[in-house]
Amino acid sequence: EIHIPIDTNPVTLTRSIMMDQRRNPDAKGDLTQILNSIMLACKFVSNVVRKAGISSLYGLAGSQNVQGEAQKPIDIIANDIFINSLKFSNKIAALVSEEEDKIYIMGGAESGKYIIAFDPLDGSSNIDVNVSIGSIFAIWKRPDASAPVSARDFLRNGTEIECAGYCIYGSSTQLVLATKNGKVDCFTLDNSIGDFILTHPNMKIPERGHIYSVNEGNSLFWDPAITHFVDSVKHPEDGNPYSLRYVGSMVSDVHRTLLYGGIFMYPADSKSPHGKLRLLYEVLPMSFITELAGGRATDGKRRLLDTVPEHIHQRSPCYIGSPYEISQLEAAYASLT
Ligand code: AHM
Ligand code: MG
Repeated sequence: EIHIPIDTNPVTLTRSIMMDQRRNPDAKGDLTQILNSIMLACKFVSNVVRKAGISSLYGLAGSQNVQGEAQKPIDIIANDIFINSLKFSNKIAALVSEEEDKIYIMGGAESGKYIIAFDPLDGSSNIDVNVSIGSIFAIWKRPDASAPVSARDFLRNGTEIECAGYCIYGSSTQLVLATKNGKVDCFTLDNSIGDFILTHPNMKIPERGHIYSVNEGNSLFWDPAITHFVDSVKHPEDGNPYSLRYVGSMVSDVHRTLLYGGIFMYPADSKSPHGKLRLLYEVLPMSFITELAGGRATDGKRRLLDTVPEHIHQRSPCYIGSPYEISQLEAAYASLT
């Protein structure tokens, strides 16, 4: 007799989304369909990302496809994949994407109850060098689904996010999902069955970590508070300095911070007075996920989720991580500004 160690009843993302719907008897299944569309988009993007290396080795990048069109860059392909997949759900009234200047109104679904913001492929400087990249999204319910949809629908307090998540295309593909009043679950793609399996249920960030993550090459332009904070983790009183880890892909840097604890920072500086990262599809979704996992997220002075963006591509400085490190950083801002 052969015994194979196998779980014949895993919790898959598909099942988990269906279970959430069943737990809420009033749910019409709209969010279920949207999440299914996102799941498909992430699987598709994962597949494209995995092929990117090999197609450039074979000289396919920059060549033409069967219709004679030039091949598109992979972040544009990811954007098309997300838009097409979400269109099919027919539950989204409009979307904001890092790749689209204006809001994108969905033909035929204008009365959809939900809107979504996403960065289809974040960490573009890492695409060509085989370093982890990811997708990020946040979903809101429209305040009034009968009114015409506009950019104003997106300019809301971050606490009003219904659901947010990211997908990391790393040594494996993992999708992390956080729902309002719920928890943060991490699912790992099992390519052989084509579904995400719940591998890290109810993620909790450590109360304190020992890693800081920032582009320290910008330190010449930092303000005194951030300089002081970074000095303090490098020259601590207990003689046990922090490690520095900086991938340069927000999804990877935040994912590691959630698992190991510590702090991820993208400060404002004298060269970039608003920082680099965008509120709607980078900073707010990651802040929402981190808070639900027991962590904190601030711009140095204010809770990030209490920020109301004034325009859809607005940037904000951000500090995301364990409660301990965030309070140390706030103390630096309180005393030095
Ligand atoms: P992108 O949207 O153009 O890819 O830029 C966002 C990325 C983030 O993933 C990452 O945290 C940051 O840019 C890194 O920026 P820098 O190279 O300035 O350190
Ligand atoms: Mg981005």
